This record gives sequence, C-alpha cells and structure tokens, in this order.
Amino acid sequence: ATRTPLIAGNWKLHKDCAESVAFAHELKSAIGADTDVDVMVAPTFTALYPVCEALKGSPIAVAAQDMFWESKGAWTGEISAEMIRSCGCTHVIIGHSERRQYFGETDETVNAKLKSALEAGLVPVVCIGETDEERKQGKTFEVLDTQVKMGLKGLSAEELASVVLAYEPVWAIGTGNTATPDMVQEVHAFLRKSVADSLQKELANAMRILYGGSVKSGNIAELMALEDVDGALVGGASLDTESFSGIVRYKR
Ligand code: G2H
Repeated sequence: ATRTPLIAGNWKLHKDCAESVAFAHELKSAIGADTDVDVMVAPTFTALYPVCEALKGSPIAVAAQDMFWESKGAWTGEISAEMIRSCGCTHVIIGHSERRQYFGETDETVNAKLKSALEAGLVPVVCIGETDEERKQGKTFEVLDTQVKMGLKGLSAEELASVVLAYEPVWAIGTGNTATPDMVQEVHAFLRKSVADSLQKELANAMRILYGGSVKSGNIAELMALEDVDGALVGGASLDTESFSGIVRYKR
C-alpha cells in the first residue's frame, strides 16, 4: 500500500491567538503550496478559528488537540466535534498521553470521542503508547494491543479507513529520549499486525501510523525511512517555523 506521510505539529499549551495566527502565516509561506507529505497543525482551542482562516488556501490542515464526545447539552466547558469542524478544522487528536496521564482519558473515552469525531467527518489522530514502567515490566505489546482494540472498538471498515494512529512511547515525550529506530519499527509492525488481526488486513496496510516523542529535524529522516512509519506527531519541535518546516521537508 502507498501511504501518504503525515507530519503533524501538536502545539500543546503554547501560543495565544495573535501568536498562533502570526505563526500560521509564517508556516504557510515557508511550506508553500505543494508538499510531498500531508501537513497538519494543532493549535489551542481558542486559536482554531483564526488559524483556520489564516491557513485558507494552504495545504496545511488544522486539528483540535482534544474534543468531547457529546454534540450538545449541559456539559460546561466542553467542545464538540461539530464545533471543531465548524471552525474549519478537518482533523482532531484523540487520547494524547498527556490527556491520559493528567486528565483521566481512558480507552473508553477515546472510543467515544473517536465515534463522535468520525460522525462529524473529522479525521482522528488516535494516540497510544506505553509508559516507562510498562516497558520495564515487559508489557509494551500487551498495553498497545489493548489500547488499539479498545480504542478502535465497534467501528465500521469505512470509519476505520480514515483513522490515523500515533504511537508515542510516554517515556519519549518531551524528554529528548527518542526510541531507537529498531524499537520504533518493532512496535509499528506490531501495531499494523494487531490492526490486521483484530480488524482487517487491507485496512491495516492502508492505515497511517505516526511516531511521536522528541521528533526533530535531526532524527526525522531516519524515522521516516522505517517501513511502518508513516509520519510524525511533533510537539516541541513544531513550535518554530524553521524547525517544523525542516521536518516537513525531511526528504529534500
Ligand atoms: C509527544 C510529542 C507530540 P514532543 O507528546 O505529541 O511531543 O515532540 O515534544 O516529545
């Protein structure tokens, strides 16, 4: 299968509205009109609408960093998939490890969000990953298998076709510790097999699996050279134009 790589920037809790818009304009000109890869950025909720407006006419897609699974009602402080879509977003990140670690996100809430995102027509980028402790206990594959099966439970083949998976070993996030290429390829091949076994073979071949965790312009090329790596979810190194556009242009 030919899988178009996706390079995604997760801005996390960085940049206010004005800074986000200024940065979006910079990226738009640095990245230009055609790229070899799909590109996505995930600003904070409050900057989604103006960033979508700023990126009109650019191939850069915009994602929310999280969402709520209900579409309306008495849920003070929450934001629905439809609302995210109405800002101009096409993508949404679901189940980032920081949400799992600090905000009580579980495979069940990931699954509920995923279904709602798909109903609203958003492309979900679903994050999974093992903690340091789980890896040390030899539970990496067991943990990932459960996250995939529970997280993607009950979706039709058609729905699954738009899902992007992102493997982010929790111990590699924001720490400067990148997993070695061998470790990354081993896990990505395992994940593709797990999707093939529990869901469908063709789907598994077509599914994009991104790597995340201390990706930067200096290590992107070797990660992208791995057979089962179809892109990257970049945090810290997505926050300035030179660094992020360097990652986007890893082939040149
Ligand atoms: C993992 C990643 C982006 P960083 O959280 O989602 O962040 O590249 O800073 O490790």
